[in-house]
Amino acid sequence: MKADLIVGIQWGDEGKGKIVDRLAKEYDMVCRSQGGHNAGHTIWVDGVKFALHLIPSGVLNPDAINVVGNGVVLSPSSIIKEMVQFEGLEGRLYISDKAHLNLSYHALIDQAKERLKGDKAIGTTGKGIGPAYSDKINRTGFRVGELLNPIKLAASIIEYFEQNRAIFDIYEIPTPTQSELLAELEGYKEKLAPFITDTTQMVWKALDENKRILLEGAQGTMLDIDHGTYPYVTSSATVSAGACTGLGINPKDIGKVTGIVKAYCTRVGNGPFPSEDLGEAGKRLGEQGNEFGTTTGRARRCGWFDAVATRYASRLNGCDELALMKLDVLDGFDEVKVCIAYELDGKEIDYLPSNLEDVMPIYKTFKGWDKSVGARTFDELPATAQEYVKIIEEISKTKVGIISTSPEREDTIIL
Ligand code: 2SA
Ligand code: MG
Repeated sequence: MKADLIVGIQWGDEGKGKIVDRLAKEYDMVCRSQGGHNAGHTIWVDGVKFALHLIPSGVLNPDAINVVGNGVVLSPSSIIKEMVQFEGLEGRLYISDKAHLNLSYHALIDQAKERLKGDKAIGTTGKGIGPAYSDKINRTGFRVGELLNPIKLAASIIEYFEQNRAIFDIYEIPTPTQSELLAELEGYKEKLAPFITDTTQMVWKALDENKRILLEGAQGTMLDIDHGTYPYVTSSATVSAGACTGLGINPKDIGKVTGIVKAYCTRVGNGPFPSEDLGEAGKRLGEQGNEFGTTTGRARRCGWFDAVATRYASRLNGCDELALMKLDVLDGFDEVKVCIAYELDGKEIDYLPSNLEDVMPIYKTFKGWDKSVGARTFDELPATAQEYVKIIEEISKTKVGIISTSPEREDTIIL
């Protein structure tokens, strides 16, 4: 059996949480393959709030196995905090021994670099994601499996501090002593050792045994290190292909790909955002959509649906269908706009150029609708909202399979 994949196809925060939560009960295994605790979603179950950053959403299904793959950068302190919310995780959560450690110095370097960049800052989450992936690519990182031998790991990290002393000095980042570090690492080992394993073998076995597997993407396609709006991106491969390297599976192991997309656009952090609306409409989208980051609480920038970016992202990821989220947030607008093309150097283009910095949006305006909130069938949607969905399908060149009309689990239209 092939693994199904869920991927955000805008700038993150598309509402993957709601879809994964809905689907989690249908899968035997849910896997994360990239990112770290910069990801975040909140899930409500029977009035109880759960905040997830590193633990896959399958944790809410007592029968599902959850895998944190090798492509993730793992903050031990962050996952330990998250684990406290759940009981009986042993046998339900596994962390790849090949995943890289994201330690406290990574976050301090991330924050210091951002400060120095001033108005050119990326607007990172400050969680050490970039520095942890830099160390991995630089071959100076440490892997989760090394936590099992804290004495050796502490010595290696102290050596790393010494070799990189200049950097720690420039950024005025204090480094722990060997005994402080050892105590910290021993604490991590105590809590995490039962969960650390070779997850590649586990996922292969599950595939071979025809288990139902869900691959859960974090962040969004436009934040992909290669295909996003570089350098205003995150440091991992957020596209569907990232699931292969991030878990050790091959492209043929991937089955259905669902692209999660909001009925409008948002972005947190800096960088180009062609369909951003800096006026009243953007403000209203932010208010109606409650657009604040779950990880950092930052207000998100808001704008109109970008069909050019969606088409690009759909092709990059191989989306079989789209889940169109938060359609209800557009309720009450007299008119809704869709960015159908860009203008670059005075010419109209219908593709995403490598640099989005200088493009201007070309909009088509459509009649809005009063109320879509709570609709559970396509027929319940107002005619103009139905039309909006069809337009999105057409210009994105991808079928819409799911429509979400409120945060409630049941307010979902399956087409
Ligand atoms: P980083 O910290 O190095 O990954 O930041 C680099 C850029 O990536 C953006 N980024 C995100 N954008 C949206 N959502 C993200 N995660 C949280 C979530 C959002 C939150 O999934 O809900 O709670 O704020 C996320 N993670 C990284 C970031 O804004 C930078 O533009
Ligand atoms: Mg989110």
